[in-house]
Amino acid sequence: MDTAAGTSSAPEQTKGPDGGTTGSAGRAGTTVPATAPVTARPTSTLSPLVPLPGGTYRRGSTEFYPDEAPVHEVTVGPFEIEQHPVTNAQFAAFVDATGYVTVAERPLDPADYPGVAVEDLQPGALVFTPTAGPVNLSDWRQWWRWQPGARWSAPHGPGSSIEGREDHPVVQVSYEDAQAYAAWAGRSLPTEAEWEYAGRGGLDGARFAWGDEYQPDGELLANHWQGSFPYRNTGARGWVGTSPVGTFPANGFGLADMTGNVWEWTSSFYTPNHAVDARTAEEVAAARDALTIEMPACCAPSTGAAMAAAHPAPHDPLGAAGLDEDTATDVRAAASAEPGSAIPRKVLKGGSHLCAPEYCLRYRPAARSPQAVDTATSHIGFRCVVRPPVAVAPSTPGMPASARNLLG
Ligand SMILES: [Ca+2]
Ligand SMILES: [Cu+2]
Repeated sequence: MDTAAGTSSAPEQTKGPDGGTTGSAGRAGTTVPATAPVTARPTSTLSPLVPLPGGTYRRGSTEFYPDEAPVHEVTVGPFEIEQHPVTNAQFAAFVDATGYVTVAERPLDPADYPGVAVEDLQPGALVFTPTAGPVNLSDWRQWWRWQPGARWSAPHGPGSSIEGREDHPVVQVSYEDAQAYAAWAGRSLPTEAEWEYAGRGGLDGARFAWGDEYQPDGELLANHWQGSFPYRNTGARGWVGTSPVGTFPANGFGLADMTGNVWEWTSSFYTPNHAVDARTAEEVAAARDALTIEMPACCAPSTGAAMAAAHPAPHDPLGAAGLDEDTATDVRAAASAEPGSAIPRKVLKGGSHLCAPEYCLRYRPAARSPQAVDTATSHIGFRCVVRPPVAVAPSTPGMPASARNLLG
């Protein structure tokens, strides 16, 4: 299957920093772990945690995309968050210790896709490939291709590797993969509210993670697309594609790469805007059906459309997505799906190295992007959080996981 233009095997080129001057300005506190195989979960391989006090902040923005509105107050409790996105070396340690196989590495079950040729059921993932020149930006298939064999350890498909990129964020991880890592680490994925609070770095209502000005003193402060999307990337501090974590200055909380570099999974189901966040699941479903948001969904497919384009919906799409029964029956999960699809979508935060100002101004804390839980791409990663233990209210002993999600 090939949903993008051509079958070019030329991966997105990743080059090193030009002149070796790519800074480590934001690197304080960053520990790049050793890559030695591990048999247990040594905390030394995990990212350092930055404790945040929590509190009330203004979430969202009305300046950019409609799904970020309205601006409203949100309160989050205290939590700790990883100082940088999970790196290739860290994910490798997890795989070494557990033998975990990511979603992108698993063959699709023919039983779930009746009538689809076996050769179209190979494991793989979505890979960004620059176009030869300017293109109409309305069709993402021109710069994304379904690449059999693309996986976290070969993010651009067979022949690519993560060698020399041990300290880059891991990519080609689906939601389930991110959850599996977090569980192994004894950590969790952040809610959207937690992530945005952390991403703002203590600046109330600022446009960017560092303030309102895009490039104070002319300094580029996040790894996002430089040049002309999607055909000419001149590099962010020399980096085309992902960059080592901490290459860019940390935000006010000391957190590296919150915006730019890679999008990051959150545990929150996608909603068309923040106005519906507080409604019941049924109301969210109705709102989803009533709202049609016409906007480019980042620089990427917003759903598993690459799969859906070639495959009919599986018999049990929620089950196939690896969700538990509670979640599968949750109306909110279903409502997060793109109309016409049954695959739930979670909120991605922070934007990526592909976000270009003229096309996708999402390297901002308020920005969000829907992503189908089964989809892995070359610009999505994650980081984990740790929350203090919460006393369970005796009145809700049987509260299902799906209801707990609503609290996030
Ligand atoms: Ca990021
Ligand atoms: Cu984008």
